[in-house]
Amino acid sequence: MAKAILCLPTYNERENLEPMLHALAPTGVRVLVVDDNSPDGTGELADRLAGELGFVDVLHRERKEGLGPAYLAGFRRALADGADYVLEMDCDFSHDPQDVPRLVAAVDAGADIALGSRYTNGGHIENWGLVRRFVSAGGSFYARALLGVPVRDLTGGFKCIRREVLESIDLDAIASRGYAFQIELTYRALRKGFRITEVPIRFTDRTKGRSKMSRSIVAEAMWKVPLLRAQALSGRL
Ligand SMILES: Nc1nc2c(ncn2[C@@H]2O[C@H](COP(=O)(O)OP(=O)(O)O)[C@@H](O)[C@H]2O)c(=O)[nH]1
Ligand SMILES: [Mg+2]
Repeated sequence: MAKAILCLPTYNERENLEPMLHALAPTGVRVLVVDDNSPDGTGELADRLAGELGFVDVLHRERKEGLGPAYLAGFRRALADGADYVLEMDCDFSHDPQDVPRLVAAVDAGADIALGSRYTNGGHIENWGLVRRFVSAGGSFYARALLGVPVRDLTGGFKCIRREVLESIDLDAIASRGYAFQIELTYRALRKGFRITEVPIRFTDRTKGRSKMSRSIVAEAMWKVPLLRAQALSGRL
């Protein structure tokens, strides 16, 4: 069986972390919590839970820099720890922990990246308001159109990635922090010729804690997309 390590970025997820780790226990993956010194004590809670649960490790970072740098640190650690598959997932129950084995199975079946998708046939968004739906669907459409790729959910953060993908992408060159990070990772993988499979998921809005989405995260995604396209056209990507 492939060794799978799930990177779980946390910033102020105190209420969600413990139930999330218990929900992940039956999936058989190892979990690497990547905490950016959350002021609410998520990092200390993660240490305590790692002591109680055999499948959990914690990576502490000094400060909040956005999802991108947190994931990159998590990826490097997971690769060093010998992961065959590296997973991404939010720690707010927007992504259903029970879907983890479905993503793993898609990579077992030959995909290089299995992408939990809200916008493919069978995908669904449960209870987001109109504005967030528009921003998310519009963002994915915008990126897909400009980059000319067939992937329907480019901003999602629920993925299972084969080790070779992360080894062949220049991780040091990725500077994106928010949704742009998800777009850039998927786009770089496509440019290298890796196979991406979209696995339909039901996405639910969080009920505990707060979203860290901000206007600057949306703005970054807007200007990064044409830049990525330009880099690709000039052979730098
Ligand atoms: N380590 C770390 N985790 C983050 C950061 N920003 C967001 N997260 C985590 O990434 C996941 C997704 O973030 P969230 O705020 O739910 O974004 P949304 O789903 O777009 O609303 C959650 O588990 C957050 O706790 C960050 O700067 N550092
Ligand atoms: Mg969320």
